[in-house]
Amino acid sequence: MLLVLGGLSALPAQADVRQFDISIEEVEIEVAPGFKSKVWAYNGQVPGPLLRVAEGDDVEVILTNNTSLNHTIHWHGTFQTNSWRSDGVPNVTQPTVEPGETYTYRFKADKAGSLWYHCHVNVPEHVGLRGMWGPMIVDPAEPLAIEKDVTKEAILMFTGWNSDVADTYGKGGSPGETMDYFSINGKSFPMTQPLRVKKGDVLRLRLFAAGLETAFHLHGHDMLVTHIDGTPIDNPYWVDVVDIPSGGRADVIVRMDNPGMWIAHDHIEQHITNKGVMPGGAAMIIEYEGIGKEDWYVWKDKDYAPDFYLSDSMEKGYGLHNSPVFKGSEIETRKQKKKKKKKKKKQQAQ
Ligand SMILES: [Cu+2]
Repeated sequence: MLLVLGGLSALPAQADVRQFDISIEEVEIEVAPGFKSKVWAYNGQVPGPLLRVAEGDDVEVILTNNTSLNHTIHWHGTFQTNSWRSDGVPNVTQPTVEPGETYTYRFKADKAGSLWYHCHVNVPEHVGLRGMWGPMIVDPAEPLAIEKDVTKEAILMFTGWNSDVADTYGKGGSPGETMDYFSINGKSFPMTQPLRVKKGDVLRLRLFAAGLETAFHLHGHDMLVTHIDGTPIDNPYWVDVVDIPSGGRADVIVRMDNPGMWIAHDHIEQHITNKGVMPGGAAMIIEYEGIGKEDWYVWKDKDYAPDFYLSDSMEKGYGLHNSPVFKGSEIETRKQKKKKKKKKKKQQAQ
């Protein structure tokens, strides 16, 4: 038996119920070499854990706030049909979730595609600078033919940082603020990772302009834009740069038919710098299998983290997938920092 929702999609009458626990933790992450930021991290990681459900599933999320300030979760893209109180907007759909409190969100996954979630309290700081964002992928009941051809999935979330306020919770996110670090999945080049593919792969990149507008450019290939903000578009089109407004998403599909080493980066120039120095920021390299690494290759000896673009997590199917690669670390106190500095000086003197 099929249930027709909004006349658009045929959903099974028996929806699965998916229950998840998410906490918010105060930790710090290393964004770029020598630059750490204090964050409020969903399940202690930035990006927050991958949520993967099927269109029509009933989702229940119990949020626990283990931080010193108030937060919520907004489920960006879901329609919240008959569940507006789960939209996550403080003082509009719910009271804010205070330190030590919990709040339960219940909604139907009524929109398919590349969605995301983020805090809706003081968004310019909490989302813009403190890592309060993560991916939610809702598989459509009826995928496009081209979606069925995909052999490899990758999720890239773009945001910026402000080193002036990184150390002080409650500061930053004011209009006119200057960001000086830019990242993919919470890391700036060269701390990003290669995305490894093989010839013949059909690669789906889910691009999220989580914290700022992005002009994503991939060298050596054209990209077929298939979905905007989770919705399949009527006329998919080819690009080599895809513009995504702040908050928006684009899904592109790339036929991996040109073996080599190819950089992919935000084409907004400031976004490929670390505190004004190039190269840095939102850049990564697509590495084809079988291409030898020359001595001069920037990532010749790279410590490889295979799940950095969530390709492995996307293979795991439905559920909430924590990723150790994104885990933050305990915040260093001033005293610890001083001690570390002293030790380093001593070592240098020897
Ligand atoms: Cu928040």
